[in-house]
Amino acid sequence: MLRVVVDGRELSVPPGLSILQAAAGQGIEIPTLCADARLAPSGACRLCVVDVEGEARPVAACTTPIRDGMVIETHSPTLEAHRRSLLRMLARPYPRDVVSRAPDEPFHRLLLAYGLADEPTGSAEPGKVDDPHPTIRVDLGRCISCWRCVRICDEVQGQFTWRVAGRGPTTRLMPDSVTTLAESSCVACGACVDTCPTGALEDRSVLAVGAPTRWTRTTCPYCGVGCELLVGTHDGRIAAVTPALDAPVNRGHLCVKGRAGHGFVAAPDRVTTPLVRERGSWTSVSWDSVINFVAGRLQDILERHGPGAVGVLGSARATNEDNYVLQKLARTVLGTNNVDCCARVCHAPSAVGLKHLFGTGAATSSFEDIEAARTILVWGTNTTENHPVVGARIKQAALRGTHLVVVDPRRIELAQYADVFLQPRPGTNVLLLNAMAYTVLDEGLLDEVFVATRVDGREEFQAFIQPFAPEAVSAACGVNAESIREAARLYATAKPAISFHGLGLTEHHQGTEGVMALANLALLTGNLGRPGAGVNPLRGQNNVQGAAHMGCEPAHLPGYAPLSDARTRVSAVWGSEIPEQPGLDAMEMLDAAEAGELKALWVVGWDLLLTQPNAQATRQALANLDVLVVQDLFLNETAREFGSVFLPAASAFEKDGTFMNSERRIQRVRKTLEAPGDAKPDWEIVARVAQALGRDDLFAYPDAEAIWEEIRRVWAPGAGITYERLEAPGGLQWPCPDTQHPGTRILHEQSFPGIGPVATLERVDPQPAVEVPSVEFPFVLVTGRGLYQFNAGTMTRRAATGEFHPGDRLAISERDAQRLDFAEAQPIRVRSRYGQALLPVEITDRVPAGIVFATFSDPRVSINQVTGTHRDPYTHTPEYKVTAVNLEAT
Ligand SMILES: Nc1nc2c(c(=O)[nH]1)N[C@H]1C(S)=C(S)[C@@H](COP(=O)(O)OP(=O)(O)OC[C@H]3O[C@@H](n4cnc5c(=O)[nH]c(N)nc54)[C@H](O)[C@@H]3O)O[C@H]1N2
Ligand SMILES: Nc1nc2c(c(=O)[nH]1)N[C@H]1C(S)=C(S)[C@@H](COP(=O)(O)OP(=O)(O)OC[C@H]3O[C@@H](n4cnc5c(=O)[nH]c(N)nc54)[C@H](O)[C@@H]3O)O[C@H]1N2
Ligand SMILES: [Mo]
Repeated sequence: MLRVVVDGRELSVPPGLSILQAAAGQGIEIPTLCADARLAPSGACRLCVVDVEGEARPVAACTTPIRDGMVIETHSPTLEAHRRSLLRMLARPYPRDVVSRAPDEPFHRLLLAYGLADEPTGSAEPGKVDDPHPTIRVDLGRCISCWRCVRICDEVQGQFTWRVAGRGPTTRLMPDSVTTLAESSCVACGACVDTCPTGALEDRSVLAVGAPTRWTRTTCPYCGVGCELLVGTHDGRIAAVTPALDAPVNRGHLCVKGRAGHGFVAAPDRVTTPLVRERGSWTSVSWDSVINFVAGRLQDILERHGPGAVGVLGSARATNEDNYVLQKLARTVLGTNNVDCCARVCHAPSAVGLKHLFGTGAATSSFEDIEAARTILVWGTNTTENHPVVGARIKQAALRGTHLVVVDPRRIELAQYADVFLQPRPGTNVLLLNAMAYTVLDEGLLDEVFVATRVDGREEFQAFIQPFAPEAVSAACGVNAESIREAARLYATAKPAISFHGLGLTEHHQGTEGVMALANLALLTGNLGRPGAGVNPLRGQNNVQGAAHMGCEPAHLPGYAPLSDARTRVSAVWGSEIPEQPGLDAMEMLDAAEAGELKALWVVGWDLLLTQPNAQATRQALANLDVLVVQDLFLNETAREFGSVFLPAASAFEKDGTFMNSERRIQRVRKTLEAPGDAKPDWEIVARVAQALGRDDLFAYPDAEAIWEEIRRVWAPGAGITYERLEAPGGLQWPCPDTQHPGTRILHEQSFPGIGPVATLERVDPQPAVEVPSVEFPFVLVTGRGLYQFNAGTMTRRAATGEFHPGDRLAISERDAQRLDFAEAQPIRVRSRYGQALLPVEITDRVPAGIVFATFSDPRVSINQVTGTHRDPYTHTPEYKVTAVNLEAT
């Protein structure tokens, strides 16, 4: 500790801080306009200057490191007079009126504190307002040139959209478009709004709804990153969402969906009463009657066809508590293990592949390992669009010099920051990963110590890998051999190296084995079990890791415990039998429905019709059901076409509970608003059905916390996690077996659960492609997502985010567009062996010739009419990433 004197007080402060930070830590507030803890100090505003004994002139507190023995004066009359005159200069041209309208803006607070509230004499200048951006309003009349917006755009988001244009007194803020923010490279993350001290940059939602009067901390309902939000409400509506500054995941940052994607909550077509379909049209009914109806129909089908004829699908968007209660109902009340969730179509291959090699089916490390890594390997994940806060952290790391290897058939944004960018043919992951493993062995790059102590099967692997020299697989992968070697060298030698992977690895007919091949690479190079290393699926939805982990899995009980091992233990806690036979997974349930064997399906928060592959088959399956219960926020496409009953659920903003993010982190979801109308938390709806079926004894939960308490009893690695402990920023990462345990950032430091200290390399033979282009279907269609829509788009289409997105487009290379004579925006028919869809063309340099790409969030397009039937053999995850298609002008 350093000993210093501040304003006559002797203090001891930790080393490594600026004067500003050290003072703040002691509760001494030094005024500033340009400082923000998220940014490198700039010393630009001169407001924070302080006197330091021995210095001729005052120094900027934000840029001057505190040193032992310093004697500092922070608020002398001279300093205060200096501050007042600086503020007066800024205030003069500032528009009148706004200070009193928004007294909480930091600049306005300072004007008030220094008695300068009446100083502004300027008037609003409409010419300085830049209005067309969907989520951010810009009023340069309120800009005081602190340039925090410029710095946060560069230093946190890495977008470089804002610029300082001109010199001297004519300097002004300008987006890189030189016109409006709407036309710029802005990705609407809102970081500039968040840091702006005046309101020159403002969230439109605040202007529309009013200044927030109450703030609630919760977790974002969109993706698996798990950003912590502060939700500001005004008159029972969401007015603003800002990032929690002390959240370890997002560290004061958000993406467009987290910040501006909340409009769905108050959408006019939110379903707020239970509905039953009678003779084709929906009728509102009471909860009592709908619950009796659902219970009666289920009872009837159980009696006539047995428990195998009923299936239940949990929601990766709902809480752990919701999903836990749902799978418990399936197993105890309905007597079936036919229960699954969206992980099936997403990262089930990661869970199975990682569990097989490492003993735990989850990410081995944490986002803070991004900053600890020397090399980052990004495999089949378009991180800057789909996990933007993590993407921004990876970009910043790359800008600081961390090595980056990107593997993706498309030239995604991160490719421009990569040391090595491999652009393989879709579906050649295993070949490519094996070629990297070959290189590691061939060039003697393996981690001898790690392999000797932690890895088995080296000899067999060495023999197995011989046919996979980069030179031998190069042509098949479409990547040159030297680049493959280069990628392997970086990953194996510039250590620690961490990998992140996405659906580009898992949504293939060989998805699970692809994950195993990636895990092999970590074992060979010792990039496991230590900071800055590890193998990390970037999980998709906010709670997809949680939904599966809570037991929405046909062959796993809570804790991802195999049914056969855990059945007796869990049924003892529940006091109820659990069926022995593993259930059908989601894909098999739809097959069984098509075959007439599954009669009733209860689907919670999952739009099957829009998102399952081969929509014709989905349609036939759903049409064949006797009863389809849909529990959602909206009449999604599945409900609209095939639902028999609709149960209106409360959204994540309207209930308590927890989510589990990509890093195994359990975080609190806190009720921010009342649910509209009769909508109820999912678990309450499920519990009411259970009661109607006579099992209230098993489902008498007073609140979400009571459910969590039961979860702790059946899931040993989560037993140390309590709601009370989750009050701390960042919650807790499992394993966390007891209430003293701090949680686990990095897995496998010493050993592999259920396996021991040594893991075994898996010899993965590449399987030949199953979906092959032909003369009739010469193009490969890759499907995936984009920044502004989330999956089925059910929520984002009903929020400001939707305004950025014109609808699904077919991205095509310039070469192919020219060859086929397609013009930008021209509607095109995409036809496959399975079906067809119509959508406009977008000509881009992001996809190579021969490949086209489309998102799947637009019901008017419904691209899954085109995707096919192939599945990964281990998990049945569909091959969304490869469909042979033909393109025709319409
Ligand atoms: N904005 C936004 N964010 C989202 C979502 C959203 O819809 N919108 N959805 C959420 C969900 S549920 C999920 S699962 C995640 C998914 O996030 P990602 O995993 O990033 O998903 P995708 O865009 O489907 O696919 C990723 C990349 O895989 C590449 N790819 C295709 N085939 C191959 C291949 O054979 N090899 C390699 N190496 N790459 C290949 C594609 O070109 C694409 O860039 O995102 C989550 N976050
Ligand atoms: N072609 C193609 N298709 C794909 C993919 C692809 O890459 N290509 N990716 C696949 C992947 S990875 C995924 S994860 C799926 C996603 O498919 P979905 O799970 O259908 O997608 P989401 O948009 O996440 O929709 C979830 C639904 O949950 C509802 N919801 C939100 N919160 C709650 C809640 O608290 N309770 C309840 N009851 N409902 C709620 C929403 O209104 C929405 O209808 O799509 C898959 N489909
Ligand atoms: Mo997903």
